Amino acid sequence: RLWLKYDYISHLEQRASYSQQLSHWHVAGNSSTDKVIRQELTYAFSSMLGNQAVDSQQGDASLLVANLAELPEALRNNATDGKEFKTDEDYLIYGFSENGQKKVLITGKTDVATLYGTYHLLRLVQTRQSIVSLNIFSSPKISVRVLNHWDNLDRHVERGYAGQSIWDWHKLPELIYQRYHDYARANASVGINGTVLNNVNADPLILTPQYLEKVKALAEVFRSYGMKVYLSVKFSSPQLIGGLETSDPTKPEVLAWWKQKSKEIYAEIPDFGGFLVKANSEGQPGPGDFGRTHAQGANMLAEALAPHGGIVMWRAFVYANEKNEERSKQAYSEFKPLDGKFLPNVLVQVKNGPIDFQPREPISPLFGATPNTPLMMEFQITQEYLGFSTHNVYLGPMYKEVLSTDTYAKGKGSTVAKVVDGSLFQNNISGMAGVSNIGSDRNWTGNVLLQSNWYAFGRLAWDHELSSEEIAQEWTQMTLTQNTQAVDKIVNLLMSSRETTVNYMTPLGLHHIMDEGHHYGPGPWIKDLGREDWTSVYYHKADEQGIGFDRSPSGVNAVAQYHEPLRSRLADPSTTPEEFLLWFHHLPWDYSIKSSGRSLWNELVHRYYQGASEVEEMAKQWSELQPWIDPLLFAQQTMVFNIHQQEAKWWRDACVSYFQSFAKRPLPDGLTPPA
Ligand code: GCW
Repeated sequence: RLWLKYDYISHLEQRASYSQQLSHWHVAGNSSTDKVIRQELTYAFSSMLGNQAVDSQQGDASLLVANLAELPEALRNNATDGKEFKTDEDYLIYGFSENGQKKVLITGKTDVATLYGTYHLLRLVQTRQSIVSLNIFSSPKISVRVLNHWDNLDRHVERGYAGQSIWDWHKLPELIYQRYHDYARANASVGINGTVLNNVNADPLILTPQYLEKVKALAEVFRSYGMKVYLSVKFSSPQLIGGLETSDPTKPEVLAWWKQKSKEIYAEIPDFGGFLVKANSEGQPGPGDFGRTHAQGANMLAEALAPHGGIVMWRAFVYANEKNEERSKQAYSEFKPLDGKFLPNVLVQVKNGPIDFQPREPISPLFGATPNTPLMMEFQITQEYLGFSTHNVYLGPMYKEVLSTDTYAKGKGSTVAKVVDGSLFQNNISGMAGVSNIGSDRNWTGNVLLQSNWYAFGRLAWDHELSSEEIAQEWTQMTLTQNTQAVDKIVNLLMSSRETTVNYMTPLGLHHIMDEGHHYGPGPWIKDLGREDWTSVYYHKADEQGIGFDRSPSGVNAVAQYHEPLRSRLADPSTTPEEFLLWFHHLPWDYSIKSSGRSLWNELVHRYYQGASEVEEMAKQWSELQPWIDPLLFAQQTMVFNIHQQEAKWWRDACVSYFQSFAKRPLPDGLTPPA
């Protein structure tokens, strides 16, 4: 039931007070979205209030859900006074009095807006907040808020750790699981308004009529919840399923094929969102195969989709060993010169960091580098490089760290968030994507605590100004317990979990030292793979002198891709934030760490030990929560913590021993070397 489990309000007076306000509600319209709202209110109130709430006549209702057009003029004027509804998704929750009775109105331009408002009101009740005299107006800061499923058509999920894909292609279109509705409810409740159903390493079959009718069936479920469906497409589809001899974007027959395909899709799915494309990356086909640029490729698809209102999300995750350029620099080198060359319905989708979803990366230098091209953020929710689903890592703080980083593109205050929401360069579209951690496991995400990452992604995509702490708090209260002491403990545990993970995996800016291919567990010794950019030794460069990747001007000069003053700051180890030290510099083992006065070697060891002991502490904190947590959930999560503790030590011991073979120094502070 995720965070929509609607705990019974056991406090008598509190329940009575909510009941008084909510026990007569009315949903004005009769659209499929209105039906969803009715169902949600019935379910939520019967669960939280104990069957005391009823759908009543508009005049009697103390809670009214209606779009603006459905409101009596006087009420509409009073409620909306001074508010500008900029998008179809903006909602207003407005408390007022009528004939001495206190009332609440939820409204917006569309029924979907009122659905969002409904979930907001329910969240207030779920977190036991006051609903008296409300005047909440909310507008999403980002327009395209989507999950990216790396789900293959055979139901294997690439980098998925929560079971098989939830899409049962074999039984679609006939069989519609309740799970599809629950998925859409969960997404709508946090404002996620789209989903890319299939893997970016796309199977061309997704565009065949056989699959499109299945896609249509899902789109029909999701529509009522305000969610659009998008598809990942393979650039060579015209050849692979269209019988053409080329997929060259400059050839008229290729454009004609995509136009026809788009027409076919929109005839069945009129609100289809558009295409996501991974091109000329990790072996995927792309315009480069025909000597064309990413802009030419993206624009061809954009032209095909434009008449129907669709968009193209074109990924900037491109790198190739053959290019002879350091990997972190390649996306910028390729896309910066294309700035301004994309059609208006193209978003370039950029991973948060320049390499690949590491526990910590500096921001991608592309953010802020393309004033004339809207960039979409791509976060990873699934924990490819973060211990899969047996490490308890709350990613809210990581998302926030990235979003609040200053690019200095237009001087101080030019944060990544402002690039992504389009406000810095006045873009007309904006987007944020999260690579989903959802699968068919009973608990959706392979580990209950990791549901918080799906939740946090959605909340931040709607409003990146929320703090990761308040998001953790809401989620905990709605999902795990109402006990305030327990909530505080869990929130503390969640909030420190990401830093802890960085400490026992990749402290001080280390990166990509996971084991080969699957990326599970430590593998700093990985080398000789035939391509350097996938080996660990390439990234940490440990030797007898020291450790770290010199990306400063004395090395590959990746810092040149950032704006001043970031560039100069990162060029010098003494002004580089410690968390990125070894990302940008190769430093001697005796280099003195400013914050602690320790030598680099001692600091590195210290952090590995600190991380592992913090996981022990987390597990201990968890064990004290037993009285307040559902017994089955508690037991399951305890087992996860056991694995987590063992694996944090595994990471610590493997990395410390391995790096010690270069540093040739004893462990500091009386620590004993791992067995
Ligand atoms: O992180 C890497 C993953 C690949 C993934 C690729 C990408 C979908 O290891 O599994 O492919 O990134 O983002 O395209």
